[in-house]
Amino acid sequence: MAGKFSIYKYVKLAGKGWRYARAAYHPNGKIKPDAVLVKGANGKNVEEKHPEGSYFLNFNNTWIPVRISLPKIGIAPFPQPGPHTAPFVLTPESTPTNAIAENRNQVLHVGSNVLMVAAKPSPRLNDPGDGLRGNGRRALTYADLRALYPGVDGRPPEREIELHLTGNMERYVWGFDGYRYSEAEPVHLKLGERVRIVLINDTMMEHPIHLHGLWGELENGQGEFLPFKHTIVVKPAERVSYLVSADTPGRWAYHCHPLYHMKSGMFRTVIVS
Ligand SMILES: [Cu+2]
Repeated sequence: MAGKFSIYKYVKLAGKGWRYARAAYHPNGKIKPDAVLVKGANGKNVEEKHPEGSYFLNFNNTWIPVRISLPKIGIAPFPQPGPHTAPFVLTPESTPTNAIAENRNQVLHVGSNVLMVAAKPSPRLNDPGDGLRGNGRRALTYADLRALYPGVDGRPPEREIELHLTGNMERYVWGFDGYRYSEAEPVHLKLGERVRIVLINDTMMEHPIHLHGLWGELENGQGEFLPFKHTIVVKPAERVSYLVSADTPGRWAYHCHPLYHMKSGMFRTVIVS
């Protein structure tokens, strides 16, 4: 039941015009930014050099634009923290405003897309999760993660975006806030803003939620040394929050990682503009 799921680059092929061509990978698994795979004379895939073209994720025959390389427009992306990271300089566009909580506080109704709502969701970052509790071994947890260097964007969040992870196992539908991808509007972030994303898991399963293109600084109590992550696992009835600097413009995929959850609706587009 898993969906078909590949990265393509939209490029101009000799004699064929603009076509989606499969992205080429380094042996280390990273995408080669200037190459695509095309069918050679012997029917086998060969690499062709193509510096121009946008990248797309093909998900069940739907083309979803993704950014593989850093864009050359907009503000400079925040670097990952490191020993040589220059401090982040505030520009008029990115001056912090007073934090405005923008919880949508919407009421989730139990129904065909939402089987249950967590009564008292709470962070359980020091809980190793099902099968790893109290078995005599020490398991690393999210509470143990600590960045080596302080984050470069020390601004407090200007607003909060709260999303519930919802589902109905009997119908096998999954989504955010009770809506499947096909029924949902994209999440909009303003370029340069700093937001807090709050995820509340209203299901009985763990969901590893992946925000493409932007770092998430997991709020795990490590002060200035919050760990930087792309994918954050949320346990059943857990409430997890992370800070995001919207520094890379574009349309980004935001989804649960198991393909069967993503395919059945736990997917959103995040637009940074
Ligand atoms: Cu999931």
